[in-house]
Amino acid sequence: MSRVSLSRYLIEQTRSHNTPADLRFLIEVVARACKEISHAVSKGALGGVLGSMGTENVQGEVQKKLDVISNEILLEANEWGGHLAGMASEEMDNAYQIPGQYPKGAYLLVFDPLDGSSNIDVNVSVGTIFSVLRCPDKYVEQTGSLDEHAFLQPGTEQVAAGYAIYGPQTMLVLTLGDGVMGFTLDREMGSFFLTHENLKVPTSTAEFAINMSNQRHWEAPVKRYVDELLAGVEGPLNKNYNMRWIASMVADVHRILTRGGVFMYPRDGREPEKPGKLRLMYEANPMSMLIEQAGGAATNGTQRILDIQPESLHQRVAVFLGSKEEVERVTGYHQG
Ligand code: P6P
Repeated sequence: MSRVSLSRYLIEQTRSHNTPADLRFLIEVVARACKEISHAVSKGALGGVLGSMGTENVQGEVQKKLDVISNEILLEANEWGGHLAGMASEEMDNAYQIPGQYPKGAYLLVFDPLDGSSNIDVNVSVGTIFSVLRCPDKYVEQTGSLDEHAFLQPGTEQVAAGYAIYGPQTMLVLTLGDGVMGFTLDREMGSFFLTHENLKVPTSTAEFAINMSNQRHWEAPVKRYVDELLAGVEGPLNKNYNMRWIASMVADVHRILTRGGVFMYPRDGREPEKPGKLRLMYEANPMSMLIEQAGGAATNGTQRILDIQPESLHQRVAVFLGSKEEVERVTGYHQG
């Protein structure tokens, strides 16, 4: 059978699930932008794009040159197409307004242009995470600047979510709400081809991902759960577990979508006012949609992540996601 390109998959989704043409176009544009980011990332030191900008983003994090380059690539690829009402990004304090010379569309694109960028200089996989929402009619019809409140929708409102992972292969992992599909970039052809159909997260696992150096700052339920994982077959879980922590959410989540596992970034006692490190709108929500579409679970310890009503564009959240059995266990410990 001939290989199924991303374009063919999207056309077939349109026939079978009435995927709107504008959404199909949006995904194709984002995929093309990710190819360009992959090209820039793969050049590394040869491209003069490693290292920092000497600036900080809205998170107060040092911006890598590639953070800014990736952000610009996504903005420039999407602003002219007429499919978006606006964009928001980890790298920008405020929502991005579609320039006046271009028509506006019905969708909102929210993204982390280069997640895990602290790993770039040490040549570890990084990625782009994106989330697609419909822009509520009342905001589309308004003239002038798009009100940021248009973005503040729970993750259940996402119409699509995905990531590109820039690793040994460049892959695009995507859901339109009808399962999770993995596409691998054929660099000679310059196209993504379907290589992983209907990815599923195994219900049980023997692998967990957490930054253990923060252990003394965790809340009691997390300490209890990780202690039980570490106790192995002699402990209450009667199983030996392995640990992985790549410190690149895209890479850790991709592993879990591929072979199972549980990923955790709990809230931290050092900054009690912060509910967690990861961002709800452009990290936790898209990843949670993918994980749930693949049969896994995703909570903040007490609530399904996709049900959280956002209050601000860059708000943070604790994340426990992956194999349902383990996510339900650690969530149960939070509920006492
Ligand atoms: P730490 C990368 O900066 C990121 O936002 C996620 O991709 C990753 O899972 C996490 O932070 C790593 O955090 O504290 O282990 O460096």
